[in-house]
Amino acid sequence: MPDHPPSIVILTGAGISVESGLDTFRDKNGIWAKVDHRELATPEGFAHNPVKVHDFYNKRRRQLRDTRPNEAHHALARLEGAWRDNFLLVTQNVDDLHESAGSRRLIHMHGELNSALCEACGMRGPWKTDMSTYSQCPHCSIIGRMRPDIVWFGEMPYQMERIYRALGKADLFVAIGTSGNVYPAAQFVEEASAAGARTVEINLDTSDNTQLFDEVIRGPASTTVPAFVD
Ligand code: BV8
Repeated sequence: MPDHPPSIVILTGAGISVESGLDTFRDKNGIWAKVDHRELATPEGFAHNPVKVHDFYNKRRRQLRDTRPNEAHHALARLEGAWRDNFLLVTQNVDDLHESAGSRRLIHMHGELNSALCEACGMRGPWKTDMSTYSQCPHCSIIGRMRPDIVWFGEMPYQMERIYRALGKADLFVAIGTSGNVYPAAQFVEEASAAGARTVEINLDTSDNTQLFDEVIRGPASTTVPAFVD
């Protein structure tokens, strides 16, 4: 038995939002199958063509307005309510469906569609509907340096220290709807295992790192996650 209250870390990926109507990234109809991630999800792509990158994120932001959390998001919010302080939900998703379902102990490690980042002063704040390449930062007043608050390839994900601290004392680690393709998130299972956690994968299909988990549950998140949680 652990010498502290049992602690849970959950990692979610695009698969948890599929049944809410959002696309994944790496499936054959996924986002990166239709557009080039080097053009749209790298700092170099943004420097080369900011208008194109803003356009891509503006469309995805608009899509969010009509999207609702599904049973999997709701189940994780219930789990947090039952577990309280010894719970951390880390999402790679940039949608706001976990918050809409009621999750609060939540880290958006790859940023958020509804947030803006000023490249000049580092301010992070709400994305206003009329923001564009030519917007002025509400904090430092510099014009033309506002970007989507998204962690692009080659950039450091958010709150890594807090995440590794939680993984280092986790008793249970569950990865839901993620392909295990993008680092550092894909390596969290090994961190948790090294800390002695039981590790569980919940995914529709086989992920790239299935073999690293103690237990694998196959099926759509909207049914498998509530069944696991309740
Ligand atoms: C970093 C935001 C240093 C954009 C994203 C070689 C060259 C250059 C770089 C690298 C390299 N090798 C490694 C790297 C690092 C790189 C990386 O991992 N590249 C990979 C691709 C090789 N990583 C980085 O650059 C990261 N930063 O490493 O910094 C560092 C060093 C040490 C410690 C810390 C940091 C930054 C990565 C951030 C990338 N940002 N996107 C946007 O959203 O527009 S990528 C992106 O992939 C997504 O946003 C998402 O966040 C992430 C993971 O994707 P998934 O969520 O897993 O989605 P995917 O489509 O892949 O899978 C969906 C799964 O759902 C499938 O398995 C499917 O079966 C399942 N599913 C489907 N339906 C359902 C379901 N499951 C359940 N129910 C269903 N109904």
